[in-house]
Amino acid sequence: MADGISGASGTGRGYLAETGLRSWAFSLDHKRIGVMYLYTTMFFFLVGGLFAELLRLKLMTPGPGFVSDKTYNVFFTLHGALMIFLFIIPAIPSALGNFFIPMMVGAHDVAFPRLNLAGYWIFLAGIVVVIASLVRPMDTGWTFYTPYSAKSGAAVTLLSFGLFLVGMSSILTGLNFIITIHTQRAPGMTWSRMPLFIWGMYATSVIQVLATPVIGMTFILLAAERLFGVGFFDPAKGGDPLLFQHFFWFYSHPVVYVMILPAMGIISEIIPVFSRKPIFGYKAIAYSSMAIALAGFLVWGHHMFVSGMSSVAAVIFSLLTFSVAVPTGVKVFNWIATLYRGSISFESPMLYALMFIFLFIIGGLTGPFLGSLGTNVQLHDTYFVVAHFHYTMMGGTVMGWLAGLHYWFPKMTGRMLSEKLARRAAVLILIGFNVTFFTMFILGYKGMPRRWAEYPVQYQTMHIIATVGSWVLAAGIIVMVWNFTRSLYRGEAAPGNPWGALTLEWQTASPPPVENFEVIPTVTEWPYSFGRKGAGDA
Ligand code: HEM
Ligand SMILES: [Cu+2]
Repeated sequence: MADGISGASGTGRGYLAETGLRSWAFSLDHKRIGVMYLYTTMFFFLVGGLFAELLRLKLMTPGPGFVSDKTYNVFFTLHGALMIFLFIIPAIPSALGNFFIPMMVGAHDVAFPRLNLAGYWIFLAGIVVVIASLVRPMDTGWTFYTPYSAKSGAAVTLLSFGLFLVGMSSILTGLNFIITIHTQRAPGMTWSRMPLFIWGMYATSVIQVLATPVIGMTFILLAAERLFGVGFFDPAKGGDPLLFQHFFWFYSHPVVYVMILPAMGIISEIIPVFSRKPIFGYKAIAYSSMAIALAGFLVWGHHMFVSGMSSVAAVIFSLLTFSVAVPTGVKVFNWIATLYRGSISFESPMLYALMFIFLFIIGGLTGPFLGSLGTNVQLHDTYFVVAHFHYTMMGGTVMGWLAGLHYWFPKMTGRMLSEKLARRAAVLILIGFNVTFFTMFILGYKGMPRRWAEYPVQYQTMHIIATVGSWVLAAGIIVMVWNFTRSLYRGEAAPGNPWGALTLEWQTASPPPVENFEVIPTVTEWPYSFGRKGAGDA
């Protein structure tokens, strides 16, 4: 698909050749920065998961358990906040985006490598502040709703300063990616020849840049209220608590697309490669990313239907919410059309991609139940919501992230993963996930409220089923982490292009050299021409 590519044999250590702490900490190489983000976010995925298992353990009994109700509040706050702010928002953009955007557009690096490194260090500084704030355990829930968060004895001001830094890093990264995609594309890579992961990351970056300042300002207002008693949100001081919810969701709804769009981009890369067919509906998939990014800004009110909102506003937010289903459906149908009559092979990246489609359809189809005004009243703040967002965030984004990690592991490390272990982990994760979270749809439908430490005894059987499911899920994740660790040292050497993919990152050595390409490639067509002579599997 491109001329002028060399060095695809893959014997050396490439960008990994230099060793030592300094070679990482001060590296301007987008690949190394991506790897640092990967380790950091993966760490918080595991810590967040540990809190999840503690929550599930407590919920096996309806009465007081091994932790007090107050400690339970701390556990779900930390589980939610760590998973959202330190894992899932940065996981794909900052780690895989950093590593692969320059490679996939055929560049030597991002547009501003120094800013990129600064972004990582600001992220880390934010994490340090967040951890420091936890000496007084956080109990507000990850949503920090006022007036409680304005009064809680927890170190909310310090924590929000930490998250402010994390957000700043997110803005810098998004800005860097937008400019990289505009200015660093290889000769011949027109917008309609860009890989769909790049389109997904472009839409994501736009949201990061436009939405993140809003949460930053909200945190500043909250801090001003706590420190100086200015009455923005506390009704006792003349403020309005609903204003906080509006600000919070004006950021936090668009941000669910920061979580899901990059994962959708990964799926759009993997499906054609493992079906050996050109992607179906390229333009529709590319533009639907932009449409989702735009529509995502117009629906935040669906989190507040029962908080107090005029019925006119509620009907409008409900209608707009349904409109997001259209571009989302466009993607799912196009993936399925790509699979149709393809010669599909089931290597681990494809397994995770198919799991994504299956689980995301369940997560996606339960959204409209919450977006409808009538059913929302029944389901609001129940386990139905918990099930819905775990199907989209874990069934969607986490599966997309895992699909990407399995797909790109050979490129990033120069080693192949063990397929046997990868399959075993995938089966455990699929079973464990559904047992844990499908049960929560039923629990929620029957009225079990979320964030309750104790509950009426009739819900206990289902809580036990969910907890046992979470053990199977955890077992799958342990097998997967073991596979990553083992393969890093003992995996077979990876060839430059083990999957026969056509995007540019595969047309250089594994692991890639520091400068990615010895000669910048010239692109002559789009990267999905499978099935034509000489393309991919020829
Ligand atoms: C091992 C897998 C996981 C299990 C077993 C699990 C379990 C739970 C449970 C039981 C709750 C409800 C707490 C309550 O309402 O009392 C919860 C809440 C939550 N989870 Fe997870 N979870 C898992 C993975 C994830 C992942 C991967 C994410 C995001 C990336 C996530 C994000 C959240 C959020 C945002 C909340 C809401 C917290 C709140 O209400 O403040 N979880 N989880
Ligand atoms: Cu929303």
